[in-house]
Amino acid sequence: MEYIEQVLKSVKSSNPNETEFYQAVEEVLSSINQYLEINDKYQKNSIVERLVEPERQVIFRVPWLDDLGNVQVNRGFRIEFSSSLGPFKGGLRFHPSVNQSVVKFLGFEQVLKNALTGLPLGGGKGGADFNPKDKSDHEIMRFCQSYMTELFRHIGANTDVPAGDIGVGAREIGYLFGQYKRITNQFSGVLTGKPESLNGSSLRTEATGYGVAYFLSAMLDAKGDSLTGKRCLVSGAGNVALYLMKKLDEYDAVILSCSDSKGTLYSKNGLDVKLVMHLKSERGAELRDYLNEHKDAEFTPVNQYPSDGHQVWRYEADIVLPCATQNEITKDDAKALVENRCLTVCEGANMPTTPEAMKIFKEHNVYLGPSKAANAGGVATSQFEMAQNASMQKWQSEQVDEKLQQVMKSIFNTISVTAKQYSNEHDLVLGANIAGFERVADAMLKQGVV
Ligand code: NDP
Ligand code: 2IT
Repeated sequence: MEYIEQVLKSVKSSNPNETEFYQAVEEVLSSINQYLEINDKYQKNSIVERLVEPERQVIFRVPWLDDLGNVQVNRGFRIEFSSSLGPFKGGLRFHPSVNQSVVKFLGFEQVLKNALTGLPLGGGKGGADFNPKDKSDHEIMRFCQSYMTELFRHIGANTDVPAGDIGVGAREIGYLFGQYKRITNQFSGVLTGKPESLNGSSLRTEATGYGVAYFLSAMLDAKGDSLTGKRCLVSGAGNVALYLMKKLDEYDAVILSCSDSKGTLYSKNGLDVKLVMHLKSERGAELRDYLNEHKDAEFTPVNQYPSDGHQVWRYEADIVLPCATQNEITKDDAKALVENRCLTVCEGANMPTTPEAMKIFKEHNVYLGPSKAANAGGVATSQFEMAQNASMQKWQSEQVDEKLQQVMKSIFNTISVTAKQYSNEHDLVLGANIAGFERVADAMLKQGVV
């Protein structure tokens, strides 16, 4: 379709070298193509052109003092992508790979993800090219304080509400919150994922991983199947992966693998999830240490991965759950998975599947739960935190869990109904992109040219 081609061309030329951002936009626009043809009001009002242009982008210097007294400088970002449905909402990522393209792709995906939750949330994302891993607790605190010293003027409980992502958990959110409160003199719901003692919601830490399990369970249920006994390959060993593994274990699935930036842990008999969680929570412990207690497991360091992909996707299994980072399933990983008859994928990480891998999955009718739907439990629970903060209430964990399950089921239903309307009910990628777009686009139309 000419319209989409024109928009893509313009996105490419006006955002040079932003490969991840372009990838996310291209995936969405190619799948809503047919929908746009039927509904010409979007083209008439340049909705797509407006949707791919962030409302506001803030890039700033973050100077801080390391433990030796040296001045360090990082680059901070906050991309306020869309406030059509509510305040800008989305996480902060602290990782050396963070750049404008990464933050923009995450922000763009967040807009549609937040729309799918049905909750009043706009979309945004932020972060810094800061590596928290080799830093002391004091250095992390000073970095967070410096980061917030600029960010505070752009955010607010009704304006923009950041949360965590890679490298940002309750500890970092606590430091960011402390500095925000000190500067503004307000104890408000301006950040989510706060420690519970600072008015954080119960289950926010667990929510993304649990939500992925609930979504996957709905996917299987729709095919008359269940998680019991299913062999699962999980990647990552951070917030999302660990709580997903915990919930899968409760569902009696068998978790064969997990991974981190050092390598992949695999056990054909299933991993001891409690031990993995213990190792990841202990300072200095590594996934490799698992072998000290379980000699039958294997650990493959990154330098022994296949040159065209990742060891974690080279095993036989029933279900694939990428939970580390973007583009972690390559073309050859996808080929290996399909050859091993591994035909269900549920994405915990944002955009973990490369376009080439996506093509292979499509050709082989792989049943794929896209990240903007499957991992929306984190942001949905962030909205529950905003609701609790605004009403000065504290919900019990059972109540939060109940609401989280409802949201994940409702997202699944919305996208499979939409998928059925425009293609087939198992094309959840198409369903998620159209359903998310429709909600944001209709809100934009009602607000005039803003
Ligand atoms: P964490 O920082 O808690 O964990 C990330 C995990 O992935 C770690 O095991 C890390 O290994 C590994 N990892 C990260 N980057 C790379 C890389 N470039 N190469 C290899 N391994 C890597 O982050 P989260 O669990 O919060 O986030 C994981 C994914 O889930 C991300 O895509 C994030 O955007 C997405 N997500 C997170 C949500 C949340 O609420 N936290 C909500 C929705 C999506 P190591 O520790 O060795 O670096
Ligand atoms: O990618 C995501 O949805 C998140 N990192 C969570 C965002 C949030 O605001 O809770």
